Amino acid sequence: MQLPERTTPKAIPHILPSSPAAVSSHPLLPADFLSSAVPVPELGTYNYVPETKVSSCTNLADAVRTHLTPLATQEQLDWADLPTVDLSQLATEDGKQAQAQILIGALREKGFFYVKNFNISQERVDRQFAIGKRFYELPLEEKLKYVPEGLDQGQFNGYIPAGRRVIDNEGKIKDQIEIYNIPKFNGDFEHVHPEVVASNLTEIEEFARSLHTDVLDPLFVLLAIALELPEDYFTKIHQYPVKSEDHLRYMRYSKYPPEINAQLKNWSYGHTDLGSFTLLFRQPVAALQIRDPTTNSWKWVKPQDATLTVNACDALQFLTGGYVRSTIHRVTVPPKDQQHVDRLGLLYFSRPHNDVTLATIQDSPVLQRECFTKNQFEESGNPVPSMFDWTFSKQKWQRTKYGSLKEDHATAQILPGFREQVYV
Ligand SMILES: O=C(O)CCC(=O)C(=O)O
Ligand SMILES: [Fe+2]
Repeated sequence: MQLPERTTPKAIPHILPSSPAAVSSHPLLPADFLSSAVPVPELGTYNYVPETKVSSCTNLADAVRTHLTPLATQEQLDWADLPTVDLSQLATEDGKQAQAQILIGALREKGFFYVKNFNISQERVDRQFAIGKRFYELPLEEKLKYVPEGLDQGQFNGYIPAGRRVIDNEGKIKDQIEIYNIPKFNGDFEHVHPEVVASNLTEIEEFARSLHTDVLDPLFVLLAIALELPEDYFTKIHQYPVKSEDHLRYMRYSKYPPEINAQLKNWSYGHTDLGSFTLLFRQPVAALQIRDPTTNSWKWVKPQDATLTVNACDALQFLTGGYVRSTIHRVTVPPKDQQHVDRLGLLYFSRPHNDVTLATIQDSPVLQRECFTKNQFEESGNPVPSMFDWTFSKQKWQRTKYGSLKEDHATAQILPGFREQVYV
């Protein structure tokens, strides 16, 4: 079968050697690389087909990739039309200005966008998927050892098992979503993990730090430029060494049998994320949808090779008095030709430092000119929360066991001055 050509950006370095045999002599890899590498995952029971081919790629990397690539859907779906921010354009002043305008346009109109040329090789991404897949293959009893104490009170680092939400109208079918959240590696958080994670922790840390340096920092600079703020305005409140509730996440939506899918509208409720930006690496399984802010209709977000899907979240909406949009999104039932796949996700949730107060920025000439000077807390005369308070108040509601559409849970006051709801 002819496979589509991969669109890997040229700038991405491929540090892996050309074959496992060449590993031991490769200057950039430790001598024990093969033995310390993630074991090559099994193909699984369904028909994985690599969607793409990497020309300069390696047997080792190809092998690692086999776990994650089901074919793209053949169905015609109503895709959202989303802009792409190209981080390779940031070397020049003109390039920065142009990308800043693309970013702010996306944040004003859609809340979601793609990012390309972020200088993280596909091999590194694939290996994170491989670690995630291996984690989820552990027996449930093993995974349950990592459930955080205080999950019902909004704690979220570690393992969150499936089945905490009812997702159908009759109240009978539970979600099949499992989450494993890994906090920052800045010394503020404990790192107790199962073997498959613990033995790859250095690589996981490097990956999380790269997302911070190579993706988030540039996006925060572009946002500051677009708001006519000093370029370091947002990077200063998102520093890796400072305490914040950022986390890297491996996420699995296990497939349902067709007769259950037929009874379901969605696999997860519509919601907004609570932090700054969420970065999403995706398998080519269509299921993510965003709610169009002008029409309230749901559009599919197309998985695209060599890109990250990114969305702006509540904290940025508060900080900009609503100028930046925290867009509602959900995971719906995938199209029929992809329903046989367990949907694996790799995400990074970025958040401002815990002690940042979520007051509307008053120093931005743009926000002043456009009259975005008050967020919901300020409008209603209620205390403006810190990021810490906001995070744990919203998480507590989001993580409520058996939270459903029928109970009081569907809409709730998160803090005085701010109500939330689930969307379907
Ligand atoms: O899996 C996805 O595509 C989105 C997940 C999501 O929205 C979330 O975890 O907040
Ligand atoms: Fe989300």
